Amino acid sequence: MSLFKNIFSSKKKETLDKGLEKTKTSFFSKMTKAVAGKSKVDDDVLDNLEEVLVSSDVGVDTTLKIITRIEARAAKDKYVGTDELNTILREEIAGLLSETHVGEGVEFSIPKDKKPYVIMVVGVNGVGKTTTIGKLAHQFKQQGLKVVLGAGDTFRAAAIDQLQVWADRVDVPIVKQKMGSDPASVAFDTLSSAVNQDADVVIIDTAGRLHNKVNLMNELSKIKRVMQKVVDDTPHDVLLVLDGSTGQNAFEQAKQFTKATEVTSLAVTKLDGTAKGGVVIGISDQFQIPVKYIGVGEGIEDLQVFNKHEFVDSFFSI
Ligand SMILES: Nc1nc2c(ncn2[C@@H]2O[C@H](COP(=O)(O)OP(=O)(O)OP(=O)(O)O)[C@@H](O)[C@H]2O)c(=O)[nH]1
Ligand SMILES: [Mg+2]
Repeated sequence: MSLFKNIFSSKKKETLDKGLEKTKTSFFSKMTKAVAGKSKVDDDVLDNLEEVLVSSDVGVDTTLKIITRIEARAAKDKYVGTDELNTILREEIAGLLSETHVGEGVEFSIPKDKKPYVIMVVGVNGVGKTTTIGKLAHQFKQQGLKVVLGAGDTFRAAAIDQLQVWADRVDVPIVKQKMGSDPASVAFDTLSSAVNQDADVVIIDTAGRLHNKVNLMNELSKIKRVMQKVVDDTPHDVLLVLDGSTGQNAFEQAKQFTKATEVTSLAVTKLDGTAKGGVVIGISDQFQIPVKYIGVGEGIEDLQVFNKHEFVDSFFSI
C-alpha cells in the first residue's frame, strides 16, 4: 500500500471512529450491563444481548440472525465465556454482513462508460440530501471529474440557495430555475447543460416534502422520464438518503421508498451525534440495495464510502 493510501485510510478510520463514538459508548455500556455477574454465555446472557442489539437499532430480524449464530456457536463450543462475547459478536456480525454481497465499498468512483453519469438523490425532507450532494460533488471534483449540480428541489427558495452555497463551496456549476418551477424541467436543463459541457457527473437534488407519497413518487417518475429524453438510460443511480439518527424510522423509510420507486443505492447520514449507528448493520443486512455512503459529520469531508468490514472494525474498537 502506498504511503498516500495509508494516510488516507488512517484519516478515514479516524473520522469513522469519531463519528461512531456515541453509538459505541452506548452499545458497550449496555453490553457491560448485559453480562454483569455472568461468566458464561447462557440463555440469560443471550436474552440480554438480544435486548442490547434491538435497543441499539440493529433491527429485530437482523438481531435474531445474530443471536441464532451466537447460540449455535455457544452450543458447539460448550463453554463460551462472557469475556469473549465482544470478539464473538464482532466475528458473527462481520460474517453475517459478508454474506450480503452488496456494497463492497470501492472508494468514490463512477463507471467510465457512462458520460455523464447521472445520480438522482431522493429522500424525505431534512435527511441530508443537499448536504450529501455537496460532499459527493467535492469528492468527484477532487478526482478531477467535471461535476454539474441540478437544483431539482424547487419547493422552497431556501433549498435552491442551499445547493448554490454548496456549488460555490465546491466550485462546480449549478443549473437552477426559480422556486416553484417544474423539477423535471430543471433536470432536463441540467442534463442538457452537462452534455454540452462534456461533464462527467450530474447530481440532481429533489424535494422531499410534497403533500403526499403518491405526489412525490409521481414527481420522481416524471423527472426520470424527462431526463431520459436527454440521456436515454438515466438516472444511473437513484440514491436514497436516510437519516441514521432516526433509527428504526430510517428503516421504515427505506422500506416505503424502495417499494414505491426504484432505488439503487442508500446513504445513511448523521451517524455522528447519535447512538443509533447500529441501524447501518440492520439496513445493510436487510436490504438488497447497497449502503454506498455514510455521513459522519456536517463538514465537506464527512462523507465516506461505506465499507462493511471497516464499519464493523470501527464499531468494535474501543
Ligand atoms: N451531524 C451531521 N449533520 C448532517 C449530516 N448530513 C446532513 N446533516 C445536517 O442535516 C441538516 C439537513 O440537511 P440537508 O442537506 O438540508 O437535508 P435535505 O434532505 O436536503 O433537507 P430538505 O431540503 O429540507 O428536504 C443540515 O443541518 C445538515 O448540516 C451528517 O452526516 N452529520
Ligand atoms: Mg435539501
